Amino acid sequence: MSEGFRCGYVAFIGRPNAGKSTLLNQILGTKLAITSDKPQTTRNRIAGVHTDEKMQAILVDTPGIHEAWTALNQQMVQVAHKVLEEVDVIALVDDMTLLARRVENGEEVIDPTLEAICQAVAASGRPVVFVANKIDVVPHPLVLPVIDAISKRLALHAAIPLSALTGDGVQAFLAEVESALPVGPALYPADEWTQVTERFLVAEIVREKIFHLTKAEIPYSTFVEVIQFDETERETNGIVRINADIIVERPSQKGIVIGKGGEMLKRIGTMARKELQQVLDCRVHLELFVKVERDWTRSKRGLSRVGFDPA
Ligand SMILES: Nc1nc2c(ncn2[C@@H]2O[C@H](COP(=O)(O)OP(=O)(O)OP(=O)(O)O)[C@@H](O)[C@H]2O)c(=O)[nH]1
Ligand SMILES: [Mg+2]
Repeated sequence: MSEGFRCGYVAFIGRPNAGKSTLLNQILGTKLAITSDKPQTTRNRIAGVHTDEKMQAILVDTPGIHEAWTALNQQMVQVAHKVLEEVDVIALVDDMTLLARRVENGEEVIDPTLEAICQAVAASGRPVVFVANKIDVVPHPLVLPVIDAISKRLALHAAIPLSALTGDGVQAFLAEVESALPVGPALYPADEWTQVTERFLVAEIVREKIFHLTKAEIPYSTFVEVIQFDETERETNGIVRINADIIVERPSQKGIVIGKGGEMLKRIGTMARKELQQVLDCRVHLELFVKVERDWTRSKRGLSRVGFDPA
């Protein structure tokens, strides 16, 4: 490794739906974090490793910061705040479709949600790269006033307009991250690109299909638990057998997730299996069961089952 090599942790922080997970996936060139057009998709910290000749950036995707009312959402926001303390650089990602509208309407660019995020980011004292995301759909002249307003609010290391969706601007972003990272040797082998387990990924991909196919409160009342991940025939037969539970909060939700004649559950299963076959690079036998765990988003026991440790 060359002298001057840089290495460290980079947090993707921002409001729900800003495009943090999309940016992580774009940089890694693979789908590590699930995404959706609904807010609060990401629930846990998800780390992926980007290594090139000049640096190793350990990228940490986080749940969107928002005003959280339920116990589940409070735990999610806490994850994001905690990550702020653990990283070397912060990538503050925001949605230009939202902020450009404010510019057009002559409103203050920084809305209360972004202001709260700015406060947390400033308090952490870390270098900040502002990511002005979704420029594929926002005219450039509307992005400049946004960057101007953020530059006045925070001492930025850099501000980069980009499209996480198309990849436009991502190289410039990585160059800024590199210059903000501390000098040091790589922490992970160059071919290790994630700390996420296949089991976690399986549960997340099923959860993503539920986000895409169901409406209203269903995505937010659901978690997925992989009960069995049987790889005994992976080498010999090219097949993995997976059993997973979809857990909802109420019996009425169970009915919706299963659907008329089991139709909805079938759609979720088919979409998930297709993607899992690509991700796991083998055939997948997937069985899904729907179960009720009353008010799990509010119970300590329920939250600890999705990886949180509520006080
Ligand atoms: N047009 C456009 N859409 C984008 C871009 N980046 C993300 N999106 C879309 O914005 C939505 C939210 O993206 P996510 O990556 O899930 O956002 P997030 O910040 O991870 O959201 P949470 O996990 O809920 O905090 C999805 O529908 C994405 O396809 C972009 O650069 N351009
Ligand atoms: Mg996300």
